[in-house]
Amino acid sequence: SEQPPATRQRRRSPSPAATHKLSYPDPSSDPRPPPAFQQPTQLISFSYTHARELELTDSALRYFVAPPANAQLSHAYERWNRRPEGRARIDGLLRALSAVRTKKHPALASGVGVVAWRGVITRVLTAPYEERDGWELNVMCVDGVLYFEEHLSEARLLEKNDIEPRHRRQTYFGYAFESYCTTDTPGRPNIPQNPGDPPGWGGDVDTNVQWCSVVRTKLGDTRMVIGGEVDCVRGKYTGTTETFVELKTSLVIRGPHDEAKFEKKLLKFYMQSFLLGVPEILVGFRTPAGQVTTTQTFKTVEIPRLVRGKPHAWDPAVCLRWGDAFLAFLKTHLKDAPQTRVWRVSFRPKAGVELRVLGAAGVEEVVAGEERVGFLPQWYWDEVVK
Ligand code: 0WD
Ligand code: CA
Repeated sequence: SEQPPATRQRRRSPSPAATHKLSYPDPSSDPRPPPAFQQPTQLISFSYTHARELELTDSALRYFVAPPANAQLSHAYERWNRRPEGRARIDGLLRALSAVRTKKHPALASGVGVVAWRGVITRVLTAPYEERDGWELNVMCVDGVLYFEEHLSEARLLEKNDIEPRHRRQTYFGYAFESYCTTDTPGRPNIPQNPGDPPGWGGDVDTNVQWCSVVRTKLGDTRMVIGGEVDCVRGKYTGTTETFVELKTSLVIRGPHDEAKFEKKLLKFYMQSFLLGVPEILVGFRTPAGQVTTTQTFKTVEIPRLVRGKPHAWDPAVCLRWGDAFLAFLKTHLKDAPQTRVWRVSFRPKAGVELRVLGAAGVEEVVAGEERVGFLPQWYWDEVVK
């Protein structure tokens, strides 16, 4: 048949209660080139403050500085200003997009097919290689634009707020690495503020504070607006993505087994940075106790070549084909349906996704009595639906 395997769907019934399925493409059997992915360009940037207020400024922007040798990542763990895990709403991204539309550059806010946080799109595109973790999304289609948000069930939320101390410490190690690697004044090394702070410490960790970039890009025929957190810039801030740096930590590699594990993880690092146009990823390799032993810089575009041909290899072409098919699948089912409708996409590893209409109780769980149409804030709805 003419149809690529990725878009083969089984329809049970045409009623709104139907579940639609999209199963995996067969990664080995598609000789066509993958859909093109356009180099992302930044539309706007914004910051979250200590009080978790959104500002359309670069107050939270940080500059790269080389970390000290053997940085200890457990430092100041007890002073971590930790944001409680909640649902990551799309509101901040919509505020930034609205500013582009109404104040900066209306043309760049139009013709868009998808609006989502980068983390959500990373999940979608890496799904063909995900063997363990399922996920769920809420989706709406308004005025031809697909809006995505991650859905965390009440049970998942409780779980995320009750993670093991060991795991929580590992998460902290990542933030502590960011502290050592960044400064708020370009070119100035970090001067510790508190007695007892080690050399190069860039200040205590506050996960409320974030700098985010919103970019415009295109996958196949679908223009996308994607927003995500950027850890720092190298050198000067140019207002473009070309100096962006992503910081990561990972366990030191002690043998072939660790190496294979790391190379699998590189898919997530790669896709996450690729989607925002971040050209450089700096990885701090650490001991289990949180001491950095080495650092290594990866050029994002060169990462796929590092894993090619290995037994655990992944191929970004498979991800892009799947992503394109996924978007086409959603468009098919959502484009002529009522715009107020909220859809739920459920992904199961090694299987694929299921799409269904979210019932009133499901929507109620998602919006919890807030001023929203579906999961979109009322003010945003009023701006785009005329
Ligand atoms: O509260 C939540 N459940 C989440 C909030 C989950 C995922 C994202 N977010 C927020 C982010 O804080 C940001 O404001 O959404 C916005 C966009 O984030 P993104 O760039 O799309 O998120 P992602 O690519 O998943 O993660 C980027 C970074 C992470 O860096 P690493 O190197 O670990 O990938 O965002 C941070 C983290 O530094 N981050 C979080 N920080 C605090 N709480 C969280 C979280 N739950 N999730 C990611
Ligand atoms: Ca990071």
